[in-house]
Amino acid sequence: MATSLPAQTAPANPLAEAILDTLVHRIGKDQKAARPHDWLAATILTVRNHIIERWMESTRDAHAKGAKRVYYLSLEFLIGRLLRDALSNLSMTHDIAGALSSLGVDLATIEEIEPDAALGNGGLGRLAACFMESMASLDLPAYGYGIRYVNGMFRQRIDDGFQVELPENWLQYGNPWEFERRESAYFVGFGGEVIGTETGQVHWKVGEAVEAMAVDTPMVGWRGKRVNTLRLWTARAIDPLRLDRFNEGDFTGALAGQLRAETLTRVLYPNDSTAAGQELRLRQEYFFSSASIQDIVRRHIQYFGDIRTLPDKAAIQLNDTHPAVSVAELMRLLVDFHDLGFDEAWEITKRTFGYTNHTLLPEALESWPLPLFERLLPRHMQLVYAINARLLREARAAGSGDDAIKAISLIDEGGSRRVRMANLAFAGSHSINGVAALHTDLMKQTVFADLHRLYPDRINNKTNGITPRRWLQQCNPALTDLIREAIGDAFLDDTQKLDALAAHADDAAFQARFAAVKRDNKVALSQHLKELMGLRVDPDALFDVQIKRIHEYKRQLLNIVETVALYDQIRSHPERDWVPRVKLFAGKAASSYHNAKLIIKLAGDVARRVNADPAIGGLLKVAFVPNYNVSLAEKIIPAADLSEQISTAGMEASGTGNMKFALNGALTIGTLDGANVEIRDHVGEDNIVIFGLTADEVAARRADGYNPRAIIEGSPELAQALSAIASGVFSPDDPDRYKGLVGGLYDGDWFMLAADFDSYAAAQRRVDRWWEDRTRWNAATIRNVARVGWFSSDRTIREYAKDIWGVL
Ligand code: DL6
Repeated sequence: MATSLPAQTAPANPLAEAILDTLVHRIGKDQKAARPHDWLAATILTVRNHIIERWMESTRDAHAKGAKRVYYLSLEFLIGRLLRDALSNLSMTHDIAGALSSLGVDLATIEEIEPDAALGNGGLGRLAACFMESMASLDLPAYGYGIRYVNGMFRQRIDDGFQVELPENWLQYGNPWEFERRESAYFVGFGGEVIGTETGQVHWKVGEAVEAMAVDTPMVGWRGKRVNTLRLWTARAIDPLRLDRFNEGDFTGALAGQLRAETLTRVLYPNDSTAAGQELRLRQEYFFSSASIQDIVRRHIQYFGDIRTLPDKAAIQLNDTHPAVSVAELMRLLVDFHDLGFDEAWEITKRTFGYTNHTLLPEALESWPLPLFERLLPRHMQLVYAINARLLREARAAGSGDDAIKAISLIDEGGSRRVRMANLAFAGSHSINGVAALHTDLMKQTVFADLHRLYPDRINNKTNGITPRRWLQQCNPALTDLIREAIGDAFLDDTQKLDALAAHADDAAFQARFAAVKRDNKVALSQHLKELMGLRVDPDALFDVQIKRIHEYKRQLLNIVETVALYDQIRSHPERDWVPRVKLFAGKAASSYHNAKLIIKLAGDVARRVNADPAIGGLLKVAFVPNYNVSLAEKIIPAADLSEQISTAGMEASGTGNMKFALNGALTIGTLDGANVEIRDHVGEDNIVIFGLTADEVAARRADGYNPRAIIEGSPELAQALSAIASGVFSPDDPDRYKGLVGGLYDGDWFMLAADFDSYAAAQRRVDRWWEDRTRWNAATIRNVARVGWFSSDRTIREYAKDIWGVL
């Protein structure tokens, strides 16, 4: 690395010269004194120079063609590191590695210290990042709009097995990718009152205003074809320093406005279990929605002059309900500033917006206490009432009865009144899509049943996808090279061409090479785990992986309980031929989610006990890997043999980890939930291990009065594992620690762990048998890689572009 550099190495090529020049003149560091972060910044700035021309060209091109633009509004963009991605998409990896090496710097080392931009919680944010990359790859003029959180997703530390949340300071060394656009700033108001004017117009006299300033990051598409913009907003006080107060000696008060403004964009999703947290969240949502809509309208007027053509030139996609207030914001701008009548404004709004739903979980469907909404956004409240009146008139005219009217209304009148953001997004959009076929069907049958009856043409499905650049080429270069050798390069531009690989699935020589790549990836991961947590694992064991947010519906608990049962079995029957397994867990729990945090602790407690037990002879190892993020996923996924996708059927909208694992040659053990259903359809029933109740069966069991106690008592393996956990076998320091968690399974078990346990355990033994027949295993995993090309986000984006946005 740079510290062992020969003094003032002469640059060997123009790229090296450029990096060195940047290091000296932009970073202000001498080559000898440069530290790894300086080299990282100098490299990024040099690469950025190669991007800027294409970026400007992309903007000019869209302008020259008068192209319709796509605007993807998302409160989350989980983009991860960008250097490797940009280099690979620009085909610059080799040249930059060579240039750095001539300067005595290792590219892989500096790639590894790039902070992980974790501006998202999980699947929804990562999907937005994949979509940004695919939109650029497909040469679509598109902007992502979100918030530039100073502290993104928290850093997870595991202290004595418990999750501790720490701020993740990803901007600590600055962010060389971004461009501050001080000229692109908008006022965003809150509170105050709405007053009538003499001309009959209304005027929102805001109580408080902040400034939203744009910070742009270039998003490079595959082969550098196009560079789009991710525009993230940061909040500033309009009056950052109150000099009057300062001069009076009130130094804190003088800066209070700045602090209040900065709080808006400080942290990703504040804990919303308190009233103060809720208010901040709504303020964040309106802040970024308002700035984005103002920016979109400003650009449209600048390029096209006439606000009435907005839907022909702009497609705005709402990523879940977080930006749903944008519907009311656009109405406000159209009615209050562009003088359109309500009806015309409403038609324009509906034609412009599309809404993607990502969850049916009732607790995740956003609604705001009406008094809060009205206090913060009085003008929007008026517009919501006006939209609602129109909506309910239409519903009545179409024959909706009282119950349907209640369900359709934008205002939830049951209990304290709340504004329903999903209904607002639905009403204000011409397209409402789910993210997997099953999820979309359930949307029609459950939460949106009445709205769907009223507007039967609006709901459509767009099954999620993942970018194959990051999730195959970049994270698994050895597998990529092997595939290239086998079937040529066409799959690099069209992932569905991977299907040619199926012809090699039964070829013994190819299988051996495929297995060797997997083993090398497992060796690399083993090394990483050793360095990270001091854990030794056998790369020849089956790597069984569940990495995702920790949530009861995702059922990490089912996996842990089965692990305990397996542990018990191995100890009771050491004479049997057990398949050696490494069980890996990783994921973050919401800070206020007690049971999720307890599940993390349980995984750690089970790991401690199992890993130290000589009686099982290393046949089972368990680990909870801390601080799951995009970069960790990029290391774990290529090394996985088994992908755990075991949510209660009907509860996981889609999942995208399931796609990443399959694309990297892991076998899926899963329920018929989310996109698992379509993965099964693509890879074939013989190449996936499916177990458990279907979504219909889950609903029927619940309706019939589900009795988990009887099931547990009828399943000796389950009963024994639960009793061990509840009685403190894994928590001798606090024997009652898991009593409540286990009690919840006996008394309610909403997520139907008990109902699926036996079927899951049997499926795991099926996995063992497949693993023992390595020819069969290899063939199945190769077929997985060959047949999941359809789950590329390029395919998903093409569908959005054609069916929703009208840009293809
Ligand atoms: O669509 C992306 C992703 C799906 O793959 C997951 O199945 C789903 O749980 C997730 N949804 C959310 C919803 N959160 N909210 N609100 O993150 O979306």
